Amino acid sequence: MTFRATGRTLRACLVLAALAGLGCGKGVNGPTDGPAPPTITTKSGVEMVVIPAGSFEMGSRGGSGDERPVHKVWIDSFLMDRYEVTQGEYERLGAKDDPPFSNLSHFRGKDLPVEQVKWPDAARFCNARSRAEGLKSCYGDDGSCDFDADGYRLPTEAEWEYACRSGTTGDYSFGGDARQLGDFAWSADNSGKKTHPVGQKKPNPWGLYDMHGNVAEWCQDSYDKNYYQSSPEKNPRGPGGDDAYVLRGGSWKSAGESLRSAARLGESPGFSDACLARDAIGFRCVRRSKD
Ligand SMILES: [Ca+2]
Repeated sequence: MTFRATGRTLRACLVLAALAGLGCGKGVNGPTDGPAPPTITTKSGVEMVVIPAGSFEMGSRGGSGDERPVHKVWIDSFLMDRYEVTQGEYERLGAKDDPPFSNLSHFRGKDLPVEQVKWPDAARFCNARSRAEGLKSCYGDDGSCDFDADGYRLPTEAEWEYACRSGTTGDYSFGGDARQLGDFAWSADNSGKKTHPVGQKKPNPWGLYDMHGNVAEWCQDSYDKNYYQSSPEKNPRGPGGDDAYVLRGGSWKSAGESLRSAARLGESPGFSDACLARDAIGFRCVRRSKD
């Protein structure tokens, strides 16, 4: 399924709804009515969603200054983990890697998202996962990323927001009503001050779980509050630099405002100047689509 097809479906629905004098679900502010994209299961048994190519309006007019200007972005098709990386996955691959790396999560459980992962360790996990499946590693020893490689990497900030929004334009992927947040996300309001097993809340319209809340997710991009003023329209890949990297989605420890689709946070890659608690930081992986 392509984003274009989704758009056609949505436009047809809006026209029919207008003719009938009815609303179309929650309209473009909320979930679209089209089918969710297909999923695949990787060689190592991880479920990924085939994110369709398309364009969207990135940022928020009503959010923080770093979310403006709202600007149009095109994203090529890619695969994204349906769930945050779990401790079970992290331990399985980490134990086999050379040298092995270990699970340092504060809250323990194989189905819980891995946390207390520094950005370089998330990148290292991506490479380990690539090697385990015979794919070309994306990350060099200096943290540089080969976007042409077919292996795993962290999502760009634009890919993350595009996938989070999944065709919606409201504050959240379920619409603009924060009172519904508890159906879709673990946040400070309902988490009981801890992470929860991935996939327990409702998914977004493209079938991705915990994009809002549970653990905040590392992105590939360095963080620059002014980046949107000059970012390219097609597949933006961040401003460069390594002082701070982008975290998205908010966490079990965050207020609902920080869980919005457009909300941005910059964090030191090694937590040396942590704004967010380390046990609130995890990630999920993406890789190129063959489309
Ligand atoms: Ca999350």
